[in-house]
Amino acid sequence: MNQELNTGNTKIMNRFDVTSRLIAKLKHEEAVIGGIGNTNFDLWAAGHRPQNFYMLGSMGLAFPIALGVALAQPDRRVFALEGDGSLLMQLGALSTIAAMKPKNLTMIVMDNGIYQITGAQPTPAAGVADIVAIAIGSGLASSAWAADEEDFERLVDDAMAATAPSLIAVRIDDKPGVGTTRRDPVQIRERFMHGLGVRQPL
Ligand SMILES: Cc1ncc(C[n+]2csc(CCOP(=O)(O)OP(=O)(O)O)c2C)c(N)n1
Repeated sequence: MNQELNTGNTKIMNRFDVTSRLIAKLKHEEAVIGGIGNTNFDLWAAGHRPQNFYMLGSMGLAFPIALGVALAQPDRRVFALEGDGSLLMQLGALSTIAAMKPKNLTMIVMDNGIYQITGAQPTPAAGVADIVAIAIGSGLASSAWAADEEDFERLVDDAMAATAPSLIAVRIDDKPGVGTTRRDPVQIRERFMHGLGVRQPL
């Protein structure tokens, strides 16, 4: 078995802490796409930025949206955050991204093994599905489990200089998101497009 796969030695981290560590590393107006629910709640709480986009309502769309941003703005680094349950609902995104090869896209999967926000039902990642194995099998060779917080930061540093799409999987606890994003889709979209320099403020 590939040594990057989850052998059970990965530390269980916390989504808000890990998201805060990512945000602290951003210095060049990198785009960050949060997925439905907890990933975008913790992105909001970790530090709202005009280059943050908060997906509302549909599971599994953080990576497809981030792919579009990465292709449209190849000189900007793009990070996307998604829960394991949401990613498993939209797995085709991984092989599409592998085929499109955006140099500037990094996907971060927050794997708690549950659909936390709808009542903590177990996802297949709790038992049979290894997110990194799936990503590597989808063609994303630069995919790894973060062993602990320091390793996560090292993987983010590597991603900043990467020339191929990369995926970082993080085993997290069962805590809900810390904040709550303001649910105003038009404002979220307009603010993000302004943050990316493609729209004037409303
Ligand atoms: C297509 C679709 N199916 C179901 C839902 C209901 N739903 C919203 S969030 C969620 C669970 C998300 O789980 P995960 O991505 O693992 O994130 P977590 O809540 O564990 O942070 C579900 C089932 C939805 N919003 N969209």
